[in-house]
This record gives sequence, C-alpha cells and structure tokens, in this order.
Amino acid sequence: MADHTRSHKGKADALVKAQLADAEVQRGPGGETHQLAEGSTPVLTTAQGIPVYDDQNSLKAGPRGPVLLEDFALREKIFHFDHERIPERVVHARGFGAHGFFEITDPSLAKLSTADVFQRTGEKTPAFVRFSTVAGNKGSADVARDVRGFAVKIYTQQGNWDIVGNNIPVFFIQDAIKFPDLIHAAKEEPDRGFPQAQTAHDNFWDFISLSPESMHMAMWIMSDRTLPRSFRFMEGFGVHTFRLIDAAGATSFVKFHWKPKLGMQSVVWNEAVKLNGADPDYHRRDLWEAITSGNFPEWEFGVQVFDEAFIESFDFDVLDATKLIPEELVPVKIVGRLVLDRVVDNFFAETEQVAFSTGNVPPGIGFTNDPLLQGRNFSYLDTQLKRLGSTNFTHLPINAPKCPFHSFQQDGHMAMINPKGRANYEPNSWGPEVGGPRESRSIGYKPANEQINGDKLQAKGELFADHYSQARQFYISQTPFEQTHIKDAFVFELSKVETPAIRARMVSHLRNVDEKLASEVADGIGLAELPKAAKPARKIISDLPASPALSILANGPKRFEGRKLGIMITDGVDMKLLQALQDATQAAGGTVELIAPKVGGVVCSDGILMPAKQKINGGPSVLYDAVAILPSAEGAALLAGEATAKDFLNDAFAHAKFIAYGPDALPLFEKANLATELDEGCIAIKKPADAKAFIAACAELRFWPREAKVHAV
Ligand code: HDE
Repeated sequence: MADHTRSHKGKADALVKAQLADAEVQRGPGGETHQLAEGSTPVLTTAQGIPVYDDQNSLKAGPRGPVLLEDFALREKIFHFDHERIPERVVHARGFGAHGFFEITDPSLAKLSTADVFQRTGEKTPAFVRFSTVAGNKGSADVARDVRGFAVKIYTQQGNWDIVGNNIPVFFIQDAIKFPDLIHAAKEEPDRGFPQAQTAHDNFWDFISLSPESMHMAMWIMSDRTLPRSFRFMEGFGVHTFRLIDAAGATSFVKFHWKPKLGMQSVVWNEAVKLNGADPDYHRRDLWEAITSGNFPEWEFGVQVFDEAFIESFDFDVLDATKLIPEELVPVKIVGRLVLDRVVDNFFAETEQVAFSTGNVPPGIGFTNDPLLQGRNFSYLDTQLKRLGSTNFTHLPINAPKCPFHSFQQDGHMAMINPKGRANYEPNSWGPEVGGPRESRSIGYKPANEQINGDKLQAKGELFADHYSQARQFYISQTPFEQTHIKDAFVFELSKVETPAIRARMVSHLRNVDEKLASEVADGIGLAELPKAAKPARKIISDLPASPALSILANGPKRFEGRKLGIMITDGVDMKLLQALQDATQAAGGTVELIAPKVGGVVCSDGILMPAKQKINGGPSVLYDAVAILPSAEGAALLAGEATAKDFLNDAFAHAKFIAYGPDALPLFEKANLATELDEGCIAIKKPADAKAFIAACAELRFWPREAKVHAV
C-alpha cells in the first residue's frame, strides 16, 4: 500500500503548524514555496514511487524555455488529475455518508428470520449509511425540495445487507419500467439543461399529471417531508414489502422502518430557499458536526410484520410501492437501532464509491414480487459497473464484506483480491484443502418457497388501480399547518409550470384527493374555474381514517436536543446572560453558535474576548432552530444600521422561530419594524434565570401561532 501522507484527523493540528513553519523557510528562485521533507516528513513520490525533487516547476529547456516531454512526473500528475472524476450517480448523485453500527435490541426477529444479524441482541454490526437527494446533480444544494435517499449497508457475518430506502414510505411509480421516464421528467429538461434540483417545471408535472399512480407520492413530496431540517431528523423506510424467512423456510412479510431518536423536523419553504444560498452544504455539515462533536445520530429500527391473512384483508396490494400500511393497522415494532458514530476518512473512497443494491440480502431476508423491487434488483449492478468501472467494485474496502468470503470470480480491471492456488472452478477434484470453497446446505442463501403460475402478459395487480384513497388519507392525517404547506407547495410548483393545461390537469387529480385542497390550489394559481375531476380507475375509498403517525408536527420531539441556537452578540454583551443561554442550551442537549460583527469575536461585559463562529452576513438566522439577540446598547445601535442584522431578525420572525432578546436589543426590533409585533414567541431575557424558560419554550421548535399570522412561508 502507498504511504498516504495526508493529514489524519488527530495529527491535523500539528501538521498544519508544521506546514505553516515550512512555508516560511523555503523559497525558490521564482519566489515559489518549497516545502522540503526533513526529519520524519515522508518524501513526495510519483505513483511509481520515484522521489520528487521539485513539485513547483516543470522540467524546461532553460527557465523561459519549452517544457520537456521527458518530465514523467508532470505527465503522470496531470494524467491522474484528468481522470479524477467518475460518473455521478444517475439519480441520488448528491449524497453524504457516515459509518456506524446496527444493533438488534429485541430477540423476537430471530424466530421469524434466520438472518444471522438478527440472532444476537446487543451485538454491534458495522454499518454505512448514505443520505442523498434524488434529482439534483452532485454539486446541487442540500435543502432542495426532494425525496431523500436513506441507504443503509449492514456488514453482517453472512454478507452485506443493503436496505436502499428513502425518507418517504411510498414511491411515484408501480413498475420499474417507468423509472427512466420518471427520472427524465424530474431532472433538467434536455434541451435547456435546467432547472437544477427542482421539480417545479413543466416536464415533471406533465409526467405526474399523466400518471395517476403518482398521486399519493405527489402529496408526500409537496409536504414538509421533502424539506428535512437535518438527516438526523428524518425517518427512513425500506418502502417495498420484503420477506423474513425462518428456519423452516416459512415467510412473514415485512416493511422496514428507521425512526430518528431526536424526532422529526422540517424547515419551511422560504427558509429552504435562503438556506440553499447561505449554506448549500447545510445537511452534510450538520451531520459532520453532530458526529465529530460526539452527538451520534441514532435511529430505531422497526418492523411491520404481517401475514397472508393480513394481505387478504388489506384494501391495497402490498406489492404496490405507491401504498403504505398505516402504523395504526400494523404497528411498527422497534427491534433494533442504528447509530452513526464515525465520519468518513475520504469522501471519494467511501461516500462516492459506496455501491448499494437491493439485491444484497443475506440468508433469512427475501424479496416479494413488487415489480418496482424486481426491476431495482436488475438495475443496481449495472449502475455500479458504469460508475465504478469494474466488476471488482466489491474489492473496494467500503463495498467489501467484513465477513470471510470466497468465490471463483476472478480477474477483470483492478482486481485487488487475487486468490492463490490452482482451483478456480468447481466442482473440482482437489479436495477440501486446496479445492476452494463449497456450497452450503445449512447456511447458503435460499429464496422463500413460492409457487408461481401465470400467463405471460404486461399487466399489474387489480388493486394497483386505486390511485387516490391513500393520497386522501395522507392529506387528512396532517395538521392544519402541514396542510397549508402542502397547498402552498402545490401553488408554488404549479406556478412555475408554464403550460396552463398541465396546471389544470394536476388540479383535476387533486379534486379526487380533497375538494378543499383542490379549490385552494386552483385559487392560488389563478385558475378561472375548477376543471372536472379526473376519472378514477377504481372507486376511491373515502372513509379511510386519518393516520396520525404520518404527521411530522403531531409527533414533534418536544425538546431542543440536537438543535442549534444562534446568538447574535456585540462588544459589551452581558456575559452573565450569554453564559446563562449557553448553559440552558447545553443542558437541553442543544448547541450554540455565536454570531458577531467580526468573526474574531467581541469583548464581553467582563472584558473577556469571546470568539465568534460567524460574521453576521455569514450566519443568517435560517441556519438556526432558534435565535437570541444579545447586544450591548451601543452594539444594538450598530446592528440597527446593518441590513443583514435586520434580515436576521425579520427572517427569524417570519419563520416562526423563538427569539430571545436582551435588555438592549429593542432598537434592532424597531429598525426591523417588529417592535410592535412582539408575541409570546419573542422572549425577553432580563436575568440569567430567563434563559431556561426560553430554551424550554424552544422545545416546540417553532412558535406556530405566529406562522398562521405572518404566513411568510
Ligand atoms: Fe434507486 N437507483 N431505483 N430507488 N436508489 C439508484 O443506483 C432504481 C428506487 C435509491 O446512496 C441507482 O448506485 C430503479 C426506489 C437510493 O448510493 C440506480 C428504480 C427507492 C439510491 C437506481 C429505483 C430507491 C438509489 C443510481 C425503479 C426507494 C442511492 C446510483 C425500479 C426505496 C444509493 C446507484 C446511494 C440509487 C435504480 C427506485 C432508492 C440507477 C431502476 C423505489 C437511496 O441503480
């Protein structure tokens, strides 16, 4: 292995210091910096191991002469650089991964499935998770309105198990054959190459409005689910129905769930729009900071297990990925957990090269005939070969199993694991010692037993034709605020659609979901008259009860743990109040970020220099879950003259955030035209004891009554 000299985390500080020192000592004749290997510093080499003399100047015929072809180090360096990129994922291009572990906490699954990973409670099995957006390219912004990928690789003792899921339990389409159409329609339009990372355009809504099966998903993507505040605060779903296979070969059916320990939370649309400018890396930075500060994100692992009798009794087809099974009907049983406790060492090697596949299941887990799942099982190997360039992508450390593995597969590009010995086929006569691995009747993967008998045809199950019943159920399960957000999102997206017929066609579907929603959206986009309702392919079940589990707000975390308070301070800030706010936040499990006129910090009332994390224009309030304004009297006058300080306050107010303000902060409120608007979500901090009450109020995450009033979002 090459000796990689780039900084490993622990050594980073020392290295930076050493580099700074180096930089001062060596200058070349052209004034360029030469950092020379001295003492224990490793020598820079080419990829072939040839030590490098000068990495600042190419080899020339004279100082002003042409560059010589002979310069193999130059040639190799540029050649390698030219080939750094691999194709980005055709979907889910923008992602962020982290390591952790999966652990079973309840022994009951062991009876239902022989999966080795379910057999022992309390055992930590290594896992890698990659979160992603779907439509945007690799360089798009994190808080785009989009579905989030939630792909989990569990390195079990009987091979890798990938649960390649999303943060939404249903999907747009029912059959894999539609996937290229869906994705083409969602991504940039092919003639103009935009819009990037958004569904607010004609092609997307044209396709959706021509695909009634998408209506349930359309409700989800227009809801707050597509604007998660953090990867840490979103649910994950395996989406499809899978099988658990027991020792006798019998099947139970199962849906997999991930439930965030810190509860769910979303941002509001206007916040998302501003966040994408203020910090396009908002989600990845959040995950990175949480893990590196020891606040390891955690999800409960839950299962909905059901049998044939339930399948018979259910109004919908469990093979249809546009339907979910309400938790009220089949409860989610928590049987394990997933903890992310380690960031990657190298983004490319791990996050970019990780290769998931729905086809990766260990013995004890099985597939169903969900036509979407079946198509996915074909797709993922293809995409890995295209992206990673070799069948040997499983040799990459991030993809290799962490249990013993032996096969007769060999050679190919970049083969890194090359077996020794003569046997590379079987059956062979070379005996157990040298003949290589053999099949296993006891632990080898066996699919569930299923009798299959059918005509060869292109069709789908009868119940797949129900397109609206669960869309309506999702809508009525939302709180009024969430319903308003759904309406606003439809109005926003359809207002970006330039073709009136497409807008109207969408409204014709919404009439089958909820008449009030349809007429509000029609009104919002200025539709002169309501179009006729689309003709349903199957009778709509309009008495499905609400499923409270589907609402984010109804299941709020009711605590500030894991959330961030932004405190704006100036010179002369009252140290006691600042300290009290910091202590109260910390006691609630939150974190604090200080925002000041200069990042170097402020001199507090007690004369201490307090460094800041952000300068005011780099730390807008959209970055925080709640804010506090704690200037001195002179500081407040200074802030009142800063447009970005006013924006900070105005946005926090408009986004219904809790706002704490110190005794001298009022001039800023006046300048922001908010002095007469103060409500119960604006909390005065007059003495240190007030800080605790403020942080307690922040457990609601937003002061919702204000949102009803300002409706900026
Ligand atoms: Fe994927 N999907 N998908 N997908 N998918 C990919 O594989 C595909 C679907 C999901 O972080 C690709 O490695 C087809 C549903 C996630 O690396 C590709 C169909 C769900 C990720 C592919 C679907 C997903 C992918 C692109 C229709 C939620 C990112 C790059 C049948 C349950 C994994 C890659 C990561 C990635 C194909 C539908 C989730 C092309 C054909 C439904 C989270 O193979």
